[in-house]
Amino acid sequence: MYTDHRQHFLAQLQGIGACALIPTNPTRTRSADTEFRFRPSSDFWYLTGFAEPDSWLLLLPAPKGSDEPHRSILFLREKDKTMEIWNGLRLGVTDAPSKLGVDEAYDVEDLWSRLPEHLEGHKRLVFATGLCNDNDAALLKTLSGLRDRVRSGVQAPMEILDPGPLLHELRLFKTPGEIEVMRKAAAITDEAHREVMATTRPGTNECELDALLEYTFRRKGGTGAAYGNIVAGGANACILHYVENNATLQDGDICLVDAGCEFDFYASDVTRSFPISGQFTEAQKSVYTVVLNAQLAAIDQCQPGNTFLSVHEVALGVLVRGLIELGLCKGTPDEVLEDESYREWYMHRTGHWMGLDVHDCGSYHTGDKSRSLEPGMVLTVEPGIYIAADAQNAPSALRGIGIRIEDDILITADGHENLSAAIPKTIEDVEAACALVTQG
Ligand SMILES: [Mn+2]
Repeated sequence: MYTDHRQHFLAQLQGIGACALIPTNPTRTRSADTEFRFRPSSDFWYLTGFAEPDSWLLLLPAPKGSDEPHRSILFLREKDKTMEIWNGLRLGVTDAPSKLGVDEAYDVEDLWSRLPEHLEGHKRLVFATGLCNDNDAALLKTLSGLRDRVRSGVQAPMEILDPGPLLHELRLFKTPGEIEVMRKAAAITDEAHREVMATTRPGTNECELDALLEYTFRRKGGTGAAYGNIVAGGANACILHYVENNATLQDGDICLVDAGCEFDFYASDVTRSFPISGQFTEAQKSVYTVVLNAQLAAIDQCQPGNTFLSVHEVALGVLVRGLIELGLCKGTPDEVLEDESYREWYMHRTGHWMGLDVHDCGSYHTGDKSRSLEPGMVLTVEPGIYIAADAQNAPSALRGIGIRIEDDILITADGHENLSAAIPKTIEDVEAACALVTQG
């Protein structure tokens, strides 16, 4: 799969006379001399499937019209007995070509000394600037060194191109191999959400569910959580990016869980909102039903040819009618859409691209118009209603209710596939999942 990704990207690079230099992520300090668990950069992983730090990929397409093959060169950490005893095994330079399918591999220590000879002869270079000052400075020094030699006949890259229009457009369209990986992520997310619903009781702490999610993601083979889990009981659900996850869950409240497994560094992103007691109250049901209907209508809108924006508009139309019926907005649907009074209860967009990154790359517009959906794209659909505990203008029975429902939708040739469809979502299915006794 990663070799295919490289070949597609190399063909594009050849078309515009560019080579590409793609670093993985730097390691990040957590505190003093301890680091966060390493995660490769999404661009680098997409093109290599290689997860060691201190690695760089250099892609050199053959000149247009030539019969020469393209070249992929990996710079990585050389094997080192002492370092491997302390910090873990390394693939090493010798085994990298056969293991990863690259044409050549070199010690990363030699990157900057070897780079000039490889960049020579290419008009342009694809490189993401602004992510790491040290990398930017080293690259600019290399380029200016090469440009100094232009008078002696050397062709040096004169333009640095952002990976956005090329690589990130490729990443937007998921290949069958990527979709298989994303299905695995969604399947583990299904298990994790069911575990959480079955485990929750009044008195459970949000942190227990946070830990249960992480435990399920990891023990089922995932690389972890695709983003920080949100476990929000009661009015905490009205904080969109709630991160504390440490309150005690109260009888009679709803718990909102926004959590997705990451598998082979591919994301899932799912939200469910369920009753802590196991049974929704009538007031909760009335809000839940509006959100669910908005979500189902928006998912129906996920068809090739419909725009990304239209998915949001369909959800918003259903939400606004519901908000009026619930007594949260006043006026006709058109008036509420016009005066945007719905924003007090629904203040975010209905979705985003998803892939290696939970908020994945790829443009949302074609010119100044919202982009049409095409097969292979994956987006989330996640409407919600959030009624703060102190919302004086809300019926008192509805205060402190926050509900979001989110699924991961793959656009197919004839419609869509909901990758997270198995996760309980109707009122009946959610209550049944909450009533189950955990098996542990
Ligand atoms: Mn999302």
